[in-house]
Amino acid sequence: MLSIGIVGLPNIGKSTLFQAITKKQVAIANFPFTTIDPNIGLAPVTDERLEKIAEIQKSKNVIPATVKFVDIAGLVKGAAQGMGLGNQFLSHIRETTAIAEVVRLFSAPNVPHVEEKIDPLRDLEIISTELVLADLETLGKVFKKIESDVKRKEKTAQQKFELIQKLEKHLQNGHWVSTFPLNENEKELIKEFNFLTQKPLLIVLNVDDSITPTEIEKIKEEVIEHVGSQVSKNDIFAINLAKELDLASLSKEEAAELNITRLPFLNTLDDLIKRGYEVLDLITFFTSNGPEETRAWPLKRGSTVWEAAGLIHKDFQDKFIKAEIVNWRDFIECGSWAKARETGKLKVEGRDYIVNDGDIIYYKI
Ligand SMILES: Nc1nc2c(ncn2[C@@H]2O[C@H](COP(=O)(O)OP(=O)(O)O)[C@@H](O)[C@H]2O)c(=O)[nH]1
Ligand SMILES: [Mg+2]
Repeated sequence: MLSIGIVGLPNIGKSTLFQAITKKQVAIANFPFTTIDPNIGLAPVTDERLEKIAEIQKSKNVIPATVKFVDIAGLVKGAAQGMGLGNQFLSHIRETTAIAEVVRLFSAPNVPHVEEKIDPLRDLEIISTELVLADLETLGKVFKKIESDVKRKEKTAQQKFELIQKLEKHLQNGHWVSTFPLNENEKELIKEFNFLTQKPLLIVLNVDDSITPTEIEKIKEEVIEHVGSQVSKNDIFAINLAKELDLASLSKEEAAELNITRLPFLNTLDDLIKRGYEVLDLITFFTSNGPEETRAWPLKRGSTVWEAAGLIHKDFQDKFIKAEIVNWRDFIECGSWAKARETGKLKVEGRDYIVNDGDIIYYKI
């Protein structure tokens, strides 16, 4: 399953983010978002379309789509050489699809910083260096094998060999694989290496409430300048994670009573989750059986309706006859499945139909 790894130095709020994101209550849902494992959790994706469909269907249970987050232990300087169990933690990052890096901006005298002073750019640099070194090590291990493939004149070996030599230079200059221009064919050639620095990167600035909008803008610009072309402003989030954990644990009423409110110019956990969903290239389809349940499902973009059926139940694939599909907007307009059918808004599709974001699917089995 696609996932986002939470990465960063120790004591910067990674586990706080993980807890906040997996505890997050979605007002409409009746579904436990507890963690699957101490380090793996599902974050619910807020979706107004789901609410609207469920309202028309008068569904008792409303289940949002989720994104998998993994809380990875803190990396320290020297991780790529095995410091602080670094190799093990780096291998956990390798298993994830994208990286959410938390960077500490909050000051708390009682929470020691491994590098003593708050300095977001230095922290980004430390983590970046470890990821780059880990990728260089990956390359170091494959060179011999590829050289012998070249000698045996194996197909694509020469091309691969030249490409990874260029990538090695690029990494040695401290750059991420994600900033190296690659065509589709080249991407395919290096896929097997699963480079850490090729994963999409999101950055969470863990701020406290003393921060101002101007300061946030300034830091975002510095971060982009520092990190380079693989991140844009959309990928950087300023969040007070300690407060978000409080908010996630309280009902709206309790939070109001205790006067715990989010500064209006900060990002929300929803912003982060939504962007995470995008970088994983997920779209949403819906199912609904009326009063029982309406549910949103995350699906890899480009999947067929038959592949989508596999998320629900193996039977839906084995006994697939056809799928009835109404776009969510048409469904809201029509107000019922019957009306959608009458007005020609309902399509009947076979197993090879490519699912669109926002499709409501009814499987005939
Ligand atoms: N003041 C403040 N403390 C925080 C914030 N985020 C985390 N902490 C505290 O920092 C300590 C380390 O947080 P944790 O999430 O366990 O860090 P991790 O090592 O990166 O997983 C804990 O005591 C948290 O309560 C924050 O936004 N503000
Ligand atoms: Mg932790």
